[in-house]
Amino acid sequence: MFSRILIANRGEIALRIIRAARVMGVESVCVYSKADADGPWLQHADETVCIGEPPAAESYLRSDRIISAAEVTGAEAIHPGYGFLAENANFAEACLDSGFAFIGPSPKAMALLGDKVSCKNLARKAGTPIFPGTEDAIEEIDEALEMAQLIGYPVIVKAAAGGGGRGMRIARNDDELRAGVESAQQEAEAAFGDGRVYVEKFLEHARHFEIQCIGDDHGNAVHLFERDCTTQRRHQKLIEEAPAPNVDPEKRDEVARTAAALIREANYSGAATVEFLMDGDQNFFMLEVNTRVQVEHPVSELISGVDIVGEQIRVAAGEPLSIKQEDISVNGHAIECRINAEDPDRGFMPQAGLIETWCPPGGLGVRLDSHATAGYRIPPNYDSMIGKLIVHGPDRETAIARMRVALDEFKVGPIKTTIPLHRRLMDHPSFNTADFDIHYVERWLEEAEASG
Ligand code: MV4
Repeated sequence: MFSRILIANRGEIALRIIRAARVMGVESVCVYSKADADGPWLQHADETVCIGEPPAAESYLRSDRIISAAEVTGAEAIHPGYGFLAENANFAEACLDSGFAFIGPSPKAMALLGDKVSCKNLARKAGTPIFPGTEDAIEEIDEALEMAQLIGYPVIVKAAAGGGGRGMRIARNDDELRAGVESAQQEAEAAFGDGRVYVEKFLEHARHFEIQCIGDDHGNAVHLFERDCTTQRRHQKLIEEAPAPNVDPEKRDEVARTAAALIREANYSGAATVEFLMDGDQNFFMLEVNTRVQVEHPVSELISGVDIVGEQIRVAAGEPLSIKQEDISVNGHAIECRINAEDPDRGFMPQAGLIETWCPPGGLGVRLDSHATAGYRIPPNYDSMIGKLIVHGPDRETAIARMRVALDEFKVGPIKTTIPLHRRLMDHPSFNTADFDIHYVERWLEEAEASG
C-alpha cells in the first residue's frame, strides 16, 4: 500500500479522499489554489501545496504543477477526484511517466471508454445494450440519412468526444439531420478538437440509470448495483438514489452484469460508471461510461457497504479488489441531495460569499459529505456544490422520511442554497411514486414559474 497520496482536487471530494486514505493508514497531500487557501478540508491533510491562482486553468488544471507538488512532497500516487483532470488521459499518462501511480484507469482504458464511438463498439462486443445507430463516425451525410431511414426518426447526433450533453442535436426529419450533423461536427471540432459525430435512435421520455462498477489489475470486475439519477435539471443531477425504484429485479441484474462485463472487456482498473437510459418498458440503452469516481458514489456505498474510494486506492496500489460479486448485496435504500450554493428563485445563480450559519443535520442513517463550515467563504471560481446530504433506510419510504427531517434540520445562511428546493421535491408526487422522467423537474419549475 502507498504511504502517501496526492489529491488533485478540492472541496468535498478532497475531504472524502483524505478520509478514505486515513482509514487505510495512508497520508494525504492536498494541492490548492490561492482562492482555497482557507479551505477547511486542508486542515485534515498531512501536507498542502499552493499551486497557483484562483482560475482552475492556473491551478487545478495545471498537470505540471500537480506533478511537481507530488515530487517535492514524496507522494506515490495521484487521486484526481472528479471534474478537473479526472478524465484526461494525457494527465493520467503524465502521472505514470513521472513515476506516480494514477488512482484511476490506465490511459488506454480511459481513452477507449471515453471515446463514445469506441465505447459503443466495445459494449456491442460485451453484450451491453446500446441504442441502434451508426457503428462508426459519419463520413458522408448519406450514412446518417440511411441510418435514420433504417431506425426511424427521431434520431440524435452526438459527438464521439462529447459527454454531459455537449455537442448533441436531435433530428426529426432529413433536413434537420443534414443541418444537425453539420453543426454538431463544427461544435465538436471547436470544443474538443475532434469533429467526429455518430447517429443513434433518440428516446424522448426516459429515466437515467447507471451502474457502479470497480475493476482491478487481476482481471476482476464487480458491480455495486445501480443508481437512479432521473431527478436532474439542465444536465445537472439534483437527487440520486439506489436501488432504482420500480424496476424489475431481473432486468436490473441483467443490465448490471453486462456493465461489469464491459469493464472487464476493457481490462479496466478502478471505479467506473456505466450510464443508461431506461424507456417505459424497462428497456436499457447505454449512453456513456464515466471513468472516475462520481459525485453520487455515496448512495452505492450505503446500500452495498463498500468503501468505493478505498477500493480505488487499493486497486491503484496493485492489490486485488477486497470484495467478490457474490458477497455484495443491496441493503435498504439510499438517497442523496446535492446541496448547491445557488438561488433557485434567480435562475439557480451561484452564490459566493461567507457562510454565517451552518447547522448540519444528523441522526440515524444521515451522512453529510461536505467541506463547508460556519465561517467558510465560498469562492466564486468553482462549482457551486457545497455538500451532499445522503440518507439510508430500510426502504425508500423511510429514506424519504429521513431526508425530509434532515433537510428541515439543515440551516444554512445567509447564502441561498438548494435545501428548500430539495425539501419541496421530497413532497413531489412524481418523486414519491418514482413515476418520473429526466424532464420532470424542468416541467415542474416552469409550471411554478408560470403560476407565480
Ligand atoms: C440521449 C437522449 C435520448 N436518446 N440519447 C444527455 C447527456 C448525455 N450523457 C446523453 N444525453 C442524452 N442522450 C438518446 N439516444 C437523451 C439525453 C438527455 C439526457 C440524458 C440523461 C440525463 C439527462 C438528459 C437530459 C436531456 C437529454
